[in-house]
Amino acid sequence: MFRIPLTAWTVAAVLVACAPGPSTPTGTDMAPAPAATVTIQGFAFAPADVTVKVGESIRWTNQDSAPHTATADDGSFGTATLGQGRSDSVTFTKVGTYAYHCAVHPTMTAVVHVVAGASESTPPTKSY
Ligand SMILES: [Cu+2]
Repeated sequence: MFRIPLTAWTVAAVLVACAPGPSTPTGTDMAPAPAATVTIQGFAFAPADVTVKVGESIRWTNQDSAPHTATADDGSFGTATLGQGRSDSVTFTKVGTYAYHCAVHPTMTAVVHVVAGASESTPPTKSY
């Protein structure tokens, strides 16, 4: 007896909860928005030097007709091989500096800096 109205309310609540996000991305998927994006174009990473906080992700998007990857020099991360217009994201969980390159074109190099976030156990110096 209660099943139909409850289901209807649940569906309505989910729709309301999903519909008007404060920062609705224009992307095609529901993945969390990356903290930074790197465009691969002209056989180069742009920007070639990017900084994110621990727990944040970077999305690489290839604009070239040639396939590219973003592959850590130490193998700690790597995107899929990206065809034109394709993108892939990596989430960084450890502080550090990560040099990376394109596995298809090893002369393409860039670097990711991962720094402690505000919510980490090492807060920034307080000044008050
Ligand atoms: Cu490449």
